Amino acid sequence: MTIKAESRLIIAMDVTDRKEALAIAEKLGGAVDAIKVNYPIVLSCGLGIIGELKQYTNVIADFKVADIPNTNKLICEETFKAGADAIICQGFTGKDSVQACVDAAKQYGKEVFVVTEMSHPGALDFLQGHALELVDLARAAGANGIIAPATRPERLAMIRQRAGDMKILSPGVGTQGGDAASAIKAGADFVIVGRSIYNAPDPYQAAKNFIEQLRR
Ligand code: O7E
Repeated sequence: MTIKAESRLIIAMDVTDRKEALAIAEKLGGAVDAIKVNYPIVLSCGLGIIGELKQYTNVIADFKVADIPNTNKLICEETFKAGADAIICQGFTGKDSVQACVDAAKQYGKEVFVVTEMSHPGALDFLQGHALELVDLARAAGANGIIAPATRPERLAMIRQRAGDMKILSPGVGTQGGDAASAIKAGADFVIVGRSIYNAPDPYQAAKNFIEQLRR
């Protein structure tokens, strides 16, 4: 199953309390296109949290998989068996490692997204200089999409041009300073928002506000 762009909003569920995560998912699941889980929630709640969140919406496993092809394949298989609809991997490990994720995803009917340039300042140290090569690598490996920064809309637009019809998921909106509407205008298909939603006094209202901005 592929994750469709409807609200264009993906919530980064980086809370570590299972009850809090499920309460947010129950309230927001119907309004967002997916929930992204990362290590904080899986390390605190276990891999089973994927299945629990999945009852509310699609789940993307942001494990930034970065190993040799065989290990990547094993990680992907366990993640898909747990119910994830998509997995995120790193591209700097090389084409064969990304290919292993793509092959596993095809077997399970799931999706793979490859990190290109990240949203934080440290991405300028190494990643930015190779971001377009990582886009090409993701495309050549047959990935469904890539990750590109909402914090640098001009870079996002450049990456969009190179990405062809691959989907772009864009983190860095809100707390990191990126703007949701600008990211979509620059070419993102989805924005990823974490703290600005789950730390808001009313996460439901905060999500609605982002969805409203994304509609314009
Ligand atoms: O800053 P927040 O709270 O809105 O959270 C952003 C989320 O996106 C968080 O889970 C972080 O790990 C992730 N992220 C980035 O912030 N920047 C990136 O460049 C990449 C990611 C990410 O999600 O990578 C895979 C999609």
